[in-house]
Amino acid sequence: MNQATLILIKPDGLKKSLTGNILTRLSETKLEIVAAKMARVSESLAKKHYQHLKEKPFFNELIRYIRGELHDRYKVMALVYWGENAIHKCRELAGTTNPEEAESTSIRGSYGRITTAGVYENVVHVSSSEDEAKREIKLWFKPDEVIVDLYPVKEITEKEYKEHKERVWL
Ligand code: DAT
Ligand code: MG
Repeated sequence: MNQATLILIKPDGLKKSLTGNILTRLSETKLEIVAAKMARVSESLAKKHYQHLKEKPFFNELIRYIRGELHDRYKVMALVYWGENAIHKCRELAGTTNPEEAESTSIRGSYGRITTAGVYENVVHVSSSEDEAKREIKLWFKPDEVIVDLYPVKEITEKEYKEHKERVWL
């Protein structure tokens, strides 16, 4: 079954110049990249992305981390991978959440660390279920930025420029 999954190369991955290595590792999956961009991470985007963790004691540091405040890199690389069993394949390559416990050959096991302040710097984000992937891809990308039709969209007419129609997620 074809699935889509959101991958983020987090600010520590960018600062350590790991983009090429990570994309090479992900290419082992033979999945297709159907969206890719560099993105600034606003506070609102960060908090929406990690909404399931808002009660955790590490939430504020996690938001600072994904926004780039710990690495002086105020951006992430966001990609959508698409194909057979994409979520499982990418999660397996990424390794488990705690980078010190992740398989040493996985991306997080190879390049991640836990800081003395307790932040899991685990280099990449990978959606962990189809529902999560759908929510996250709709949060990070507009329909026209993804080159396959993943989810239903609607057309809206711009207020300023009536001839122009924009596609947004339904
Ligand atoms: P994952 O990123 O593997 O999907 P998650 O969704 O549970 O894991 O958590 C999101 C991020 O939050 C994770 O990549 C790193 C951070 N995190 C999770 N548990 C943590 C913990 N116990 N201490 C510090 N950071 C944690
Ligand atoms: Mg998660």
